[in-house]
Amino acid sequence: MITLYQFPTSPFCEKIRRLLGYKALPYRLIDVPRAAVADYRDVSPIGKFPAIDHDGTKVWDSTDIAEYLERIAPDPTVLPNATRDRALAHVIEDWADESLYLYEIEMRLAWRHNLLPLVPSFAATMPSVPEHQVADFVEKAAKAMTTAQGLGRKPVDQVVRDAERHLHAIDGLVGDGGWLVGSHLSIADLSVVPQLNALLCTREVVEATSKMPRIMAWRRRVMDAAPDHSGRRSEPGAET
Ligand SMILES: N[C@@H](CCC(=O)N[C@@H](CS)C(=O)NCC(=O)O)C(=O)O
Repeated sequence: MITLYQFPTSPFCEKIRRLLGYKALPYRLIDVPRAAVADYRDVSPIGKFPAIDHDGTKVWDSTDIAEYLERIAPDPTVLPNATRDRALAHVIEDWADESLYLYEIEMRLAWRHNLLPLVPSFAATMPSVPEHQVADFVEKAAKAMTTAQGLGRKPVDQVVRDAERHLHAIDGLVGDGGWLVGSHLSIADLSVVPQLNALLCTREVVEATSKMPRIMAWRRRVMDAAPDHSGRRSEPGAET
């Protein structure tokens, strides 16, 4: 049996829930309270989530978890057939995890107008923080991360332009009825959609994607093929 340890608000955890849904693997979910990560060092020694425990085998980091699940349950595969497409899928996975992620941290969590509607879902993951302090707490942590990286030092309109450029790139890759790479759903799609879902909690990305029906149709195809059985919604404006 697989146990997935997660922060319910994390796009990386949604990536793994959808991957498990795509491969139709049953699993048990454990929500990790943010203040208690030290109690889960045996499953995630680096204190980051998602992490899984599969009959005693512990794996952390969504990329490593995806590789592990592909090994134990190769059908249906999330790896494109052609060598070049596999390489591209990896590059896009890493772009989603390391670049798009920073945009959702900045726009969803460090911009107060987008963060405020999400406070209840974050408060649920941090019972030790009084609810009236949750927005300040999340915003400060998010801003510290993006300021150190650089994105958080850019003016708002430049961040929005950057994000729109990324959305246009996704739109160009998926075209009409396609996938990001190759001829079937891959780890690239499963990595980008959860970051997009987090970005869709922002007013700016909702506005930008309202003119991009191909992205929204692709997102729907991915979510239908790789369902999230946790019961949490991943709709625009909803918590992820
Ligand atoms: N590269 C990791 C990133 C996971 C990650 O950053 N998770 C965040 C939640 S969205 C986390 O655990 N943050 C806690 C921390 O950084 O201390 C993966 O792909 O799993």
